[in-house]
Amino acid sequence: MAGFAALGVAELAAAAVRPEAGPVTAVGGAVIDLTPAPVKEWAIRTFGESDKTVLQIGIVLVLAVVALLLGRWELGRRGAGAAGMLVFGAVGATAAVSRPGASAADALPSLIGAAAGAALLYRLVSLVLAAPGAPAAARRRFLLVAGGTAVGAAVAVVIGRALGATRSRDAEASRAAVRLPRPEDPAPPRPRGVQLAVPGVGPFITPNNDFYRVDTALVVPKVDATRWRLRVQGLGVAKELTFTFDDLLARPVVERDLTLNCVSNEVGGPYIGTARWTGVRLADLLREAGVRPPSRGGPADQLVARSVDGMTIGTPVADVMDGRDALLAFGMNGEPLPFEHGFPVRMLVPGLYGYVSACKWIEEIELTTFDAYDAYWARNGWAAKAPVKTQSRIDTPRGASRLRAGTVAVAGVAWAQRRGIVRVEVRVDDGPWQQAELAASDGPDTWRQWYLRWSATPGDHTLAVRATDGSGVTQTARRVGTMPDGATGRHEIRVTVE
Ligand SMILES: Nc1nc2c(c(=O)[nH]1)N[C@H]1C(S)=C(S)[C@@H](COP(=O)(O)O)O[C@H]1N2
Ligand SMILES: [Mo]
Repeated sequence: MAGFAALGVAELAAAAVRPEAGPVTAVGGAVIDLTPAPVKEWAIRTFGESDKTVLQIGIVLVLAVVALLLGRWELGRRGAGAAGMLVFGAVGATAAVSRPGASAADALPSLIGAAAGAALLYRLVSLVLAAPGAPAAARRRFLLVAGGTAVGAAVAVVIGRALGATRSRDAEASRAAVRLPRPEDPAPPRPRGVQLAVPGVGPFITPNNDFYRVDTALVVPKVDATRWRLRVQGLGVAKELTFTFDDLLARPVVERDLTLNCVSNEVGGPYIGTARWTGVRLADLLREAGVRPPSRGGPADQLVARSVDGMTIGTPVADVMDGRDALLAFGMNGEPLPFEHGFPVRMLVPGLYGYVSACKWIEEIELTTFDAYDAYWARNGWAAKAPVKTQSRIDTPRGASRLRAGTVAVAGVAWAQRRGIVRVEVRVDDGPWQQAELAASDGPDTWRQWYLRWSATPGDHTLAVRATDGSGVTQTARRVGTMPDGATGRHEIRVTVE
C-alpha cells in the first residue's frame, strides 16, 4: 500500500514538474538506454510496439515486490523499511535528473513520493503491530487507513496523469494552428496502378494512424512549434544558423512519397511504411551554412541530428548532399506531423534505415566525423552506416493459412530505396522461380507492389519471394538477423491447400 501511494504521489508531483520526471518513466528511460542491444532486439521482437507498455508494467511489478520486502523489513525492525523506501526514491531521483533535458527539479517527484511512502509505511506498520489481539477498533483503524491509502494513491495517479496531459496544451494548439504551405516542388504525379486491387495487400500509402512507430520515448515529446528552434553548427559550418518553425515554412517547400523502414524489421516484418512527406531540402540548408560534402573537400563526413529527448542519429553527409530528396519534414500525408512521428520537424533520408536518418523531434544538427563521434545506436552495437537492403514480403496469402485449390493471388511489396525494384519472383516449393507482375512504380524511393496468379494444388506448400533492384542485384538468400545493419534472407510462408 505504501509503495503504491509513493508512486501515486510521485505521479502527481511529476505533473507539476514534467511528465518525463515520473519515476516509472525516468527509470524506464534509463533501463532502455542501459539495456544491451541484443536484449532490446529481443524486446522489440517479442513485444512489438507494446514493448514500452510491457517495460512499464515490469517496472511496477518489480517495485511491488520491493515494496513487499520493505514491508516485511519494517515489521522486523522499525524504520528499516521506511529507510529502504527513501533509498529507492533516491534511485528514481538519480534516474530522473540524468534523463535528457532534465533539471534538478526532476528529482522532486521521486523524492516526495518516497518520503510520503516511507511515512505511510511507518504509520501502517505501527497500526499492524497494534492490531493483533487488540480490540476490534484498532483493526478497523488499520483497514481504514490502508484502504484510504489505496484509494488516495489511485486518485493521485489519475489526477497526476490528467494534469500532465494539460501541460502539452500549448504544443497541441501549435500543431492545430499549422497550415501546410503549398509545395513549390510537388511530388511527381503518382502513376495509376501503384496500388493493386488484390485483397490483403496493404495500401500503397500508409495512413498516419497505421504507420509503424519505433523510438525510445516512453512519453511522446510534445513540442510547442512556436518555441521550437533548429540549430545547425559544427565542423566545417562557416555560418551557424538557427531556424524557427516559421522560417522553415517560408522556405521553398517540397513534397515527396518516401518509404521509411526500420533496421529492426525482420524478414517479412511490419516496420515499414510509405507516406507523402512535406518539408524543405536539408542539403540547401546545409549549403547555406557553408557545409561542403567530403567529395568537395568538406571536413565533416557525419551529420548528427539531436532530438529534444536526447536521441542522436548519425547520417553520412555525402548521402544527404548527393542530390537525393533528404528532407526536414513537417507534413505527413497532408497533415502536420503527428506527435508520435516527430512534430514539429523530423529528418528523412531516402535509402537509409530510420535509425541512421530519420530523427524525430529534431532540434540540432551538428557536423562532425564518424571517427570523432558515435551516435546513440552506434554506441549500442549497430552499424554506424546502414543503407537499406533490397527486400520483399508476401502479404497474401497469410502464412499458415488454409486455401481452396485453384487460382490464388500471391501478392506483396518489395523495396530497395534509391535503387528501385525491377523484378520480383516467386517460388513454390522446389519449383522454378516465376516472374511476378509488378504494379506501377512511383519511383526508386518507394516500395513496389507485386502479384502472381498461382494455380494452387492440394497439399502443403512453401512460397518464397525474392526481389531484384535497379542496380541488377537480386536480394540474397543468406539469412542474417537485424543486427548490426539489417536482416537479409527470403520471406517464406507455408500454406495448406485443400
Ligand atoms: N528522436 C528519435 N527519433 C527517432 C528514433 C528515436 O528513438 N528517437 N527512432 C528512429 C528509428 S529506429 C526509426 S525506424 C524511425 C521510425 O520513425 P516512425 O516512428 O515515425 O515510423 O525513427 C527514427 N527516429
Ligand atoms: Mo529503426
